[in-house]
Amino acid sequence: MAFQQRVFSGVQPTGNLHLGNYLGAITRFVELQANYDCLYCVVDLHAITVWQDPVELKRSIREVTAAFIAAGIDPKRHIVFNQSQVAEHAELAWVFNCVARLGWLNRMTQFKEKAGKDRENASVGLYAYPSLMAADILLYRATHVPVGEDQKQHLELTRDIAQKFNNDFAPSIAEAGFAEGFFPLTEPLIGGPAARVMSLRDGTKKMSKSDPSDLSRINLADDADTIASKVRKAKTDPEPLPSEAEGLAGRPEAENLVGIYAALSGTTKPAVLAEFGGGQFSTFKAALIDLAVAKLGPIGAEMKRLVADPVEIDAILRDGADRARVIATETMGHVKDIVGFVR
Ligand code: AQP
Repeated sequence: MAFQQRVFSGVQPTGNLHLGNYLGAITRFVELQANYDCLYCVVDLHAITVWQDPVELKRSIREVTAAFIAAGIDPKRHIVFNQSQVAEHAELAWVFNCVARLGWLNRMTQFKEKAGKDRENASVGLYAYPSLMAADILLYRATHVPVGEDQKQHLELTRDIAQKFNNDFAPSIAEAGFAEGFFPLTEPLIGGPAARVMSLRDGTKKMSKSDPSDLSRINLADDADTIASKVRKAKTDPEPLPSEAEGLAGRPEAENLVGIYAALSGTTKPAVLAEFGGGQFSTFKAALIDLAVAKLGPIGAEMKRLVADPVEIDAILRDGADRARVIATETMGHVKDIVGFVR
């Protein structure tokens, strides 16, 4: 029997939800709803791998949920929940900590970047983050995961863990009746013109929540004036825009703005250059401001409305967690039998 087609993805509630999260992940989440059963998770267990202010964390969990709903995710047809309400995520992550090899985790570039020079002082959770991410996905035996390009390496590790689990426990998996292995080898869904949105201040750096400069990113909660001012101040170069996509080579800031425009308008970089190529950045930026405000303005306003009523958001999260738990408990039951735990 083939694996049931299912999508899982998550966003960390670590504040400053930005255009990169929106274009690289959330818009893809919305599109996939038409053809898959989807689970979209606010990954709060991941957030605390770096210390979070408890009051701010609660606010941020509700804000990410609000962004999902405001962007068009339907929490009735699909499952929207926060990770800490489904204890099986942590339970499966422990099993995966015992499957994953130290050498695999040592290669993870995100840990190296986030831990920085003071590696001895990073949390054990930050190091083990990719095992928890594999557990998030495989707890639902998800076949597809839409993510930004920065998560590619973690998705490869998820496949390695699934493969090793399937091999290590092959006899008991077969005995339990899973002829194709217990966990699927999940496919990452990465792509489009904004799979990697870059900082507005430096086209070689990823747009990121933790960048100390607020001018580096457009936050989903920014109002129209703030969006306009950030786009106007975005770094560019002195040349006019090229007419062909090849002309963007070596011009990271131009490439980034063109990619953002293409993603927001649902076209491609060549189509954007066909319209704006040869022109000055000032003309292009004015059009980008209008487009960004038209697309993001209503989402920001709806987010504010939803965040103002935590009762509605909390009910959505509880309902989602209840539905996610049904799948999670079933998977963990099988995992316990396969591994050899008595229950
Ligand atoms: N710049 C980006 N371009 C495209 N996609 C991006 N994503 C993040 N940044 C970009 C995608 O958004 C989803 C949720 O990300 P996350 O919040 O779980 O974690 P992150 O990748 O660590 O986000 P940040 O903004 O980069 O946070 P910090 O600054 O804490 O590292 C993921 O699918 C991610 O790929």
